[in-house]
Amino acid sequence: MALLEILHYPDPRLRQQARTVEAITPDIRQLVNDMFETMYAAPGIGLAAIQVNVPKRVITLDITEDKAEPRCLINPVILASGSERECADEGCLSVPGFYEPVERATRIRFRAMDCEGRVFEEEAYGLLAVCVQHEIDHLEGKLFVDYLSILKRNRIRKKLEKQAKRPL
Ligand code: QAP
Ligand code: CO
Repeated sequence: MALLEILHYPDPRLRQQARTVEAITPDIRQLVNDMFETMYAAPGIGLAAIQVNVPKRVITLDITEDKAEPRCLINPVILASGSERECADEGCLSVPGFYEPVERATRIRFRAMDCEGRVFEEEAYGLLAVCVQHEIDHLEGKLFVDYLSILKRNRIRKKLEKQAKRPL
């Protein structure tokens, strides 16, 4: 197991398109284990491989209070989104210290592969629905700040650029 370095906005590597995982190899298992360790240490509820500079379609998440339900989604796709939309505050391990409201579908149906290579379909509501949509965006090089006004996004970008230049 290893802690991985998380890329911070506006790092251009966060804009890469992630590639489909062809098979669950030992490398992929290792990546998933390291992502769980990194996500729990942060702490965060969701992490996409692209955030640790691995442009593959791999996501880890655990939305439970007691960190009891580690889940990994490989090659996830949204099959359907409900028409109802809701605005909720989002953050991101790649945008540390900033939380802003984002509007998304409240209900989705998705398909993914688990760590054992089993394909499954599931319906998600509430926080899980938000989290899956947020993480799938990462696989397309998209960040939650892209949904904000240019003004808000630029303010966040400038603050994070300044922080990156002045490490503790
Ligand atoms: C994505 O986000 C998400 O700014 C996962 O200083 C967010 O785990 C899905 C975090 C909201 C649904 C709702 C953020 C940790 C963690 C920070 C995260 C920070 C430390 C964010
Ligand atoms: Co994120």
